[in-house]
Amino acid sequence: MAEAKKAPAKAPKLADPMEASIEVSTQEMIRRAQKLEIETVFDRAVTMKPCAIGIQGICCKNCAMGPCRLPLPKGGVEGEDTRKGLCGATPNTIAARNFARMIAAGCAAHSDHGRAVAETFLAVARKETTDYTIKDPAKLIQIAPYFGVATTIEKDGETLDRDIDEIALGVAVAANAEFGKVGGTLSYLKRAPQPLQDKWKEQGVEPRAIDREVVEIMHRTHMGVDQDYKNLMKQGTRASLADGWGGAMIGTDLQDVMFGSPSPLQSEANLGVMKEDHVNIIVHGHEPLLSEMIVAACQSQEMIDYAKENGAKGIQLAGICCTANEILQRHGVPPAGNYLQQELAIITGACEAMVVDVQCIFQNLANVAKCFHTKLITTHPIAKMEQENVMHIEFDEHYAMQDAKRIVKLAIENFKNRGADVMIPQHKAKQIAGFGVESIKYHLGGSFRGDYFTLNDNIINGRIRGIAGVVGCNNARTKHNEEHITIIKELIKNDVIVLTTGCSAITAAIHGLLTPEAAAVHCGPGLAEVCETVGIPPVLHLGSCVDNSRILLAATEVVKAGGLGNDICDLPAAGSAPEWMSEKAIAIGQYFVSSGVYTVFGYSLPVDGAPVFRDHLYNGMEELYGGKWDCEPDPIKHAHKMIAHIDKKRKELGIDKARERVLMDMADRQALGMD
Ligand code: NFS
Repeated sequence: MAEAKKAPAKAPKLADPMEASIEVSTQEMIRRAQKLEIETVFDRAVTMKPCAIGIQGICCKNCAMGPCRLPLPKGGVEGEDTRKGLCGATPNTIAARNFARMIAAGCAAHSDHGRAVAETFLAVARKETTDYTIKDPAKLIQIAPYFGVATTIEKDGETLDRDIDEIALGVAVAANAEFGKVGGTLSYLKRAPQPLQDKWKEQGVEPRAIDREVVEIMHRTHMGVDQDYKNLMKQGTRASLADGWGGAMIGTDLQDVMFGSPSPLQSEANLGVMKEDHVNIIVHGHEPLLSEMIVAACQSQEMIDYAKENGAKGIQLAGICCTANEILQRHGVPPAGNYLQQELAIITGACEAMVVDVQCIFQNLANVAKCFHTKLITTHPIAKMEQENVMHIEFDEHYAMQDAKRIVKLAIENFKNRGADVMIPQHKAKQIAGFGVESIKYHLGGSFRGDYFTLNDNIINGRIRGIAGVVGCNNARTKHNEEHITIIKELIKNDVIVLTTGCSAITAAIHGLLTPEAAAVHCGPGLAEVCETVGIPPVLHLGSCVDNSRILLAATEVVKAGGLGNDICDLPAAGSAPEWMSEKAIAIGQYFVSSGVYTVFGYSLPVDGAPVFRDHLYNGMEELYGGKWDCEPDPIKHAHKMIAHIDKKRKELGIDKARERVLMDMADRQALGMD
C-alpha cells in the first residue's frame, strides 16, 4: 500500500513583535530570537491559548473524582444556579477555594523569602557570619518595640541605650518566631491605623503565625472541608495579612537593617545597560541575600583585575525582576529588564552568566542558554532545573562571599567563550529609584519638617488629587508594558501621584517615567508643580514586591499626618496591578483590599465563572474592610475607575471643592474675585 502522504510540517506560529510589546528593545530582541530560531514566551503565547474554564476560576482538581469543570452558560445563569461538581461543590466554593490557594501560594513565597532573611539576620546577631552586618541600626531600633524588644535599659535611675547586639538578637529571635509561634497574633499588626486593627479583630481575621495561616488554607480547601465562600475568604484575608503585615514586612525591614534602607539614587534601566566589552552578569529572582554578595564581589578589586586579565574591560552587573529592584534601590545596579525580558537578556549573546534564586524564573531559560555560551546557575536548594546544561551552586549564607566570588569567577572565565554574534539593544533610560517610607518623608517635608504633612497639605489643597499604587508583573497575555504605561500616564496626567514596585517599577523606569523631568512632560499642572518644587519624579520607585509593605506603611503615615480621615480606606487612594500573572499578586491584592484599598487588576481575574463569589470580592469586601477588588482590562477605563474612586473619597472628606479651585487658571479666579 502506498504510504499516506504526510502533510508538510507546519511552521510554528510566531509572535508579531509589534503586537507583543510596546518597548523597542524587546521588539528588536524578539525579531533576533525568531531569526535565530530560538523560541520565546512571546511565541508560546501565540501557540498556546489559556483554558477557557480555568481562566474563570471554576475548575476543581482538589480530588481524584475530578477535575470537575463548571462552565458558565453562555449569557450567564438564569434562575437558580444548579452547577455543581461530583461532591456537590458550587461554583462559589470552587472559585473561592482556588482563589484562597493562590493567596496561600503568594503568602508562602513572600514569607519564605522573609524567613530566609530572618534566619540570616539571626546568624548575624549570633555572629555566625561576618559577611553580613547591621548597616542600619536606626531601623533596627525603630522596629524593635513592635517585637517587644527594649531599646533602652534602666541603670542607677538613668535610662541608657541598650547594646545594639542585644537588640539585634532579641529582634532576630522574635522575628523568626512570627512564622510559627504558638498563641497570640502577629506583632506588626499594631503598626496599622487603630480603626483597621479594630476591623480585623471584629472580623476575626488577625493572623496568628504566618505558617499557620498558609497551612489552614490548604486544610480548608482540601476536599470536603470549607464550603462557604465567605468563610473561605475570611481565611484568605487572614493569610494575606500574614503576608503584607507579616512575612513581606519582616523581609523588607530586616533587609533594610542588614543592607541599608534605600535612599534616592540615580541609575539606568533596560537591556541597553549590558556592555559588549564587559563581563555581563545577570542576577534574577528575588532574595537579595545572594545578590548583595554578588554586588560586593563584582566591586572587589580582585574580581575587576581578574576580569581584565581575562580580556574584558570590567564587570557589568545587572538584574531582572525583583532581585534587580533590591540591588537597584541600595546600590544603583541597573535592571536589564522586567519579567518578560528574561529570555531576551540571554539572546543578546553577551550574557556570561545568569544567576537565579527563587520565583518568576522561566524554565525555558535553560533552553535559551543552550543556544549561547551563557552559564545558567541555580543557587537555591528549593529551586533547581532538570535540564543538564544548568549548573547548581548552592548558596550558603555562612560562606556568602566565598560563594559569590566563585560564581563571579565562573562568569569571568566564560567571557572568552562568547560567540561573535552579539546584539545588545541600544536602548536604556535614566531613572531615580530608592524611595522608601523614610525618604518620602524627608523629600516631601525637608530636613526640618520631615513628615507627611506636606504631602497631606498638597492632597487637601488639591494639587495632588490622590495616591495610586501601581505594582506587579508582566503577563504574556497582554501587550508587554502597554497597560502599565498607559495607566500610569493617565494617572499622573490627572494629578495622581504614583507609588510603584516590582516589574511595574522596572517598566516605568524603562519608559522614562522615573525622572523629575517626566513631571513637566506627563503630569497635570498640580502634580507637576509639586514635583518641580521638591524635585521628585511623579512616579516613585519603592522597591521589590515584598516592598509593597512600604506602601502599606506609607499609607499609614499619611493617615497619621492627619486631615485625610482616620483609616487607610478614608484616603483618596487606589491600587492597581495592570499586567499581573503571579499568585503573589493575588496575595498582595487581597492584603491591599483587606487593608482598605480599592484595588483594580488588569487582564482577567479567575472569578468570572462564579458571579456570586465575584460580587463578594467586588462589593461585599468593602463593607468588611473598606477596600474592594475590581478588574478592568482596558487601561484607560482602568485608570479612570481608580480616579473616580479617588474623587469619591475626596468628596467624602469634603476636599473636592479645593481641587476645583486649584485647577482654575488666573482668569477664572479673577472672574470669581479670588485673586
Ligand atoms: Ni512581583 Fe517579583 Fe515581577 Fe511579578 Fe515576579 S518579579 S515579586 S511577581 S513578575 S512583579
